[in-house]
Amino acid sequence: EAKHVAIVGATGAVGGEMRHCLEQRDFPIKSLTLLASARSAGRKFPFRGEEITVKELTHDSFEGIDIALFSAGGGISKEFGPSAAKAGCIVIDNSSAFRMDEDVPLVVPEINPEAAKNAPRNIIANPNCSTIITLMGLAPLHEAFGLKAIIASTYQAVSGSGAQGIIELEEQVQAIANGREFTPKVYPRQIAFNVIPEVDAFTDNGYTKEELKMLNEGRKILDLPDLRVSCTCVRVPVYRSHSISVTAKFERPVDVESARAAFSGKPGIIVTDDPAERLYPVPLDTTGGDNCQIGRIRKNTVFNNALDLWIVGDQVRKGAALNAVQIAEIL
Ligand code: A2P
Ligand code: 11C
Repeated sequence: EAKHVAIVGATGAVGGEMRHCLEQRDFPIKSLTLLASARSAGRKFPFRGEEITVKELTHDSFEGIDIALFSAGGGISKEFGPSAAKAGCIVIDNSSAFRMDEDVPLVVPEINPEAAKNAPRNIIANPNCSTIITLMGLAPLHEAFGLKAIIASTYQAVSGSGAQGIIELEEQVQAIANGREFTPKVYPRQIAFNVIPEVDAFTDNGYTKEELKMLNEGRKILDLPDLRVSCTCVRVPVYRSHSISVTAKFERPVDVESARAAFSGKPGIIVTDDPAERLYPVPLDTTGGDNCQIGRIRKNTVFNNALDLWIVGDQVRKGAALNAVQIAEIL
């Protein structure tokens, strides 16, 4: 049955991509409502041959809406998500506001789709982008060999910080090329021609919040409360698509060939791995696409039953908008 759908944060990077995903995937829609701040009310966006006018988000926006896709930041989700849920609407929230709440499912449709069907608060959370992309590569291996521990480093694109991240990278490249001074605003250090090992705020134990999301959300999605995870999240001067270098340790013996067999036929992933042809995925390969790509698969030489791999995915699509639309499709 066709649904009345709303996008909250429709003018943003992820909100815009949500609209594209709904359009491209022939999602059954009776009406699409685009919501953003008062600043954007009146702007128009095309959808399936029509022009849809953006409305200001208010607590009364959700009357008659079946599914609301939220991507306007955690503060907006906390303030307006419960109003939407109370109006009988299912909220699919891309922020970190509700992810670790026990009565809110945290869903990657290829991994734990059944969790989406038990949402007592009418709220379903979309996981963090790096976590989704990493788990897309690890879930088939977990199924085959039993995951025990993960050590990862991320290479996160500037579009993960929203439109301002892209602008900052571009401005710094221009300034450096023209010998002009500049002051970093979005990032704590120069991002052009540099890498920054700080994504989101630091916490007391020395990890950043982004790193802790990877630890905690991975355990919840895989239903492995004792999974051992350590992670370093790094911002890189790439426009779009996050990459993750992962060492994963398993309960049972694993080698490259059996890992490839475990990936075979799994939806949403492509193995792009042929060292002889210098074939491996890079961010430009996954940008704009739906699939995550996996390469550089090798046996780890430090730990037993362990593999090293390199996973790349478009964090605006599979890491956010597409995953949210896929959750809506389950419903
Ligand atoms: P707006 O464009 O009207 O500010 P991004 O993460 O790409 O920066 O996008 C953030 C999204 O969240 C935008 O669509 C933005 O709308 C929306 N947003 C920000 N603040 C509010 C607010 N107070 N009420 C509704 N939407 C908001
Ligand atoms: C980034 N991953 O690239 C972040 C953005 O918890 O979903 C999204 C943060 C989140 O900066």
